[in-house]
Amino acid sequence: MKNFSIAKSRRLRSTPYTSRIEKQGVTAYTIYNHMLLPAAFGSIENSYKHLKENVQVWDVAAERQVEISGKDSAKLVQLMTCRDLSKSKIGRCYYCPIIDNSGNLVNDPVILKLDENKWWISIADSDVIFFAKGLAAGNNFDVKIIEPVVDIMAVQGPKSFALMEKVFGKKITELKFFGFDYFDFEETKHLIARSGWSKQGGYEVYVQNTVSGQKLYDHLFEVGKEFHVSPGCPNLIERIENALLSYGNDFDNNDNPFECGFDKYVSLDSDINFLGKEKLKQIKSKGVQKKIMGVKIDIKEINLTGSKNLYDENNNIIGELRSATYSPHFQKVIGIAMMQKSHWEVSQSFEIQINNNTFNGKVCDLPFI
Ligand code: THG
Repeated sequence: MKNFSIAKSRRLRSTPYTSRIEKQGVTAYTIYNHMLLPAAFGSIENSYKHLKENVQVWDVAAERQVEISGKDSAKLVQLMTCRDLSKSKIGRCYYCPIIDNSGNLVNDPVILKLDENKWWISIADSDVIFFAKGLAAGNNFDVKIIEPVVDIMAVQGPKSFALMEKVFGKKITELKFFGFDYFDFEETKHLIARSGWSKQGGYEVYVQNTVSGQKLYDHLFEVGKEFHVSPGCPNLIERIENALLSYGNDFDNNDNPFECGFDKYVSLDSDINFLGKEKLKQIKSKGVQKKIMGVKIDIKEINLTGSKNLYDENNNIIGELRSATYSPHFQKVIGIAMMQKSHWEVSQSFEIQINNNTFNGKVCDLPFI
């Protein structure tokens, strides 16, 4: 397949780390929140192996923040998500589906409670800021909504703990999963959370002081040699094996949280007020007709650039493959598919056509591992 380069412009925003990752050998970009997001540094299979054993520094500045502050900020944030935030604590992160008035998904951000009246919504790839501004205007909320200058650098992998301890001291190893606190690097405070879009463990540095953040980026490579630090990015193989879902790929605004397996983040019984609550009650009582499942296909490679239909033996469409990759662990292709109710059971077999050949696959549970 021929590859094309990306035409950069102001609209496809660069990050404070772009010049660095380009020197370090980034080989592919995707666009996320109108910003460059590295997608590969050479072979993704090599990066996958490295990530599972060592530590990588990722430019994930494209995970933009929507900052909501002011007297009605908690009300607005709760209005946007079906997850109950009434007992949320300052210094914690919360994975929260954002829902519209049809009960469909708008985004699946991590929400940080910075203060009683200040929140960051760390968004996936959709324009949550306009959704928030519309809701605030329509409800006459007393809030300020901005996209602050925050450029996340993630430090991921089993050796991230040792590397971060070397830079920030023992205290950083005591952060609990999805907790955050402030840590000094050369007299500049950085908000650091124990989180990240991999299951290999690690941290995310929410860089507000760009110059200090760039110095920190360089410093991590200088002192990280003993941990075999390397540049990296969210890894397709690792994220699919561990079922970290991707908005726009695995689900979008045509899907609801029950269809995506987000049931545990949907709170219908408390008295919180959020958009689409009545709709979600109806959907839940009726039951959904499609659901996200894992699939395994008996082939050694796949290059999915859109979705692909899955068929039964009579050529009826019974699902849609939305992400897929070759998995070195399973030595076959694994993927994330939206399966119709008639065919969503584990072990259900299906057919898929690739380059005019028909292959067989089976439905399985998520996560794969
Ligand atoms: N970090 C930050 N912002 C982000 C992402 C991130 N914004 C966009 C995107 N990623 C949002 N999507 C996810 C999906 C999964 C997780 C985080 C963000 C995640 N899930 C854990 C899991 O599935 O095990 C824990 C969820 C929980 O139970 O609380 O980490 O990566 N800043």
